[in-house]
Amino acid sequence: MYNYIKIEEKNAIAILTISAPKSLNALNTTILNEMDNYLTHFDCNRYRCLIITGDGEKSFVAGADISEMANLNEPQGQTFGNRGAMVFRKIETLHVPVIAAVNGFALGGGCELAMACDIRICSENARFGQPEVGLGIIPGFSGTVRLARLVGMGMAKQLIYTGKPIKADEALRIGLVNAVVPQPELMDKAMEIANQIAANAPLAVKAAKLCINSEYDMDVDEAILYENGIFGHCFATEDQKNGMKAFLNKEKVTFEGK
Ligand code: CO8
Repeated sequence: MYNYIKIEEKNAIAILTISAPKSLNALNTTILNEMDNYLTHFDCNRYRCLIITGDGEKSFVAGADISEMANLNEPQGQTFGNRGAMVFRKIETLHVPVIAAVNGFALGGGCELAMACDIRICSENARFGQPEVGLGIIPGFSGTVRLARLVGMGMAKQLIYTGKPIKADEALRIGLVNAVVPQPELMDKAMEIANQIAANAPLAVKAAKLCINSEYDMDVDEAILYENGIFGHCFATEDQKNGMKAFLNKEKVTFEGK
């Protein structure tokens, strides 16, 4: 059904693998459209977590496709940037958590894709960077928006102005990734985190994602009120009743997402 993305499912976990090995999984319009289509039809009642990774052991995503961008004019450049930015925003606002399992180069649009995910883990050979200014452009899939939010203004500016990539251990040090593991253990680690998430009450996880994303740019008083409203909604769910009852009875709970 898709040419450049592969989809697998393991119980309640979905895995999307970007697969364009000849260009190190660089993102062209077709790949972005396939991702958009998949995300649009993603069943958040069936899956409790999505993992995004790249095919092979060399590259997660080596950026947007430079051969596609090379001859774009101004409006076309804006349209291409908007395409990627909108797909990445769908990832960021998907009702289930998304884990980036970064298996190699995450450059330009690849780093931006990872940043749109909720959690990033990577293999030891991963390289992160925003090399766009070396090509005469700026990060155009929301990198100037998210990098500073994730690692702070100073490090974001250094990465974007110099265009120099950083290794996995440095990405860990600055908080760009949550964990670094040997390549063969990457998907197991991603699955481990995904399964931990999937065992929890899905409506509560969804509510927590909504809160964290929405409150980030609010002032503190507004954010506290917002959280309080969503916190209250949790008490209208069966999961809350079942989760607390099971705790008090010292029983194991299976959440239904109701
Ligand atoms: N686009 C297109 N093709 C690519 C890309 C890319 N981003 N990256 C790699 N490739 C291709 C190479 O051209 C090469 O193709 P071929 O075999 O036909 O020559 C193949 O993949 C293998 O690459 P290399 O031979 O270069 O492999 P190396 O191991 O020597 O190097 C690197 C790997 C370091 C990853 C190197 O390929 C590289 O520097 N790639 C480009 C990285 C980059 O600059 N990425 C940022 C692109 S710009 C971007 O992402 C902007 C996002 C916002 C866009 C907004 C639009 C307006």
